Amino acid sequence: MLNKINHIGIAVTSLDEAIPFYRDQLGMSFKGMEEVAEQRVKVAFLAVGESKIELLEPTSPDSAVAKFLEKNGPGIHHIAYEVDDIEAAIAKLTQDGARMIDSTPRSGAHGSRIAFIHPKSSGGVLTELCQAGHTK
Ligand code: CMX
Repeated sequence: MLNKINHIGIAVTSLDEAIPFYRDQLGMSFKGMEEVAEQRVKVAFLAVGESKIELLEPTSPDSAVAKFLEKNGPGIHHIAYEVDDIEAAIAKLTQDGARMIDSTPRSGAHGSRIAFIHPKSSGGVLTELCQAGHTK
């Protein structure tokens, strides 16, 4: 069902303050920034080899990432796995008893379609399914 880890999401209070550590100190490759309005976040992608991280800055106090930052401070927020058929993956997980936050896909970065599994049904790790968009 899963192809690979697509990215690891990291909550930050400010992209401008967080990016230099990953880009300049760790030497990761900056892949761009965009706003994902539906999730009320601004995101930046950085890559190392085939792996990516997604830095997440909330754009609104009622954003899921704002709530996470308030409770935990900055840190790892979610792991995203790539799938070919997100509807089929949601259907299988639902049938197997997983608690889906999104029972239908939402819009993610780069035209991707995403759906989250609630951390209470995935061992405390917020888990994202991600089907790549045309521009990825
Ligand atoms: N990782 C692990 N646990 C988390 C979590 C996270 N990122 N965010 C919240 N939780 C935990 C809370 O600590 C809390 O645990 P306790 O009850 O033990 O204290 C529990 O989940 C709260 O669950 P809740 O009351 O159902 O809901 P919240 O209002 O706190 O929202 C969640 C949590 C996961 C449902 C919400 O953040 C959500 O819908 N997330 C999916 C969307 C999202 O995260 N978007 C941002 C990224 C977008 C992108 O990548 O493009």
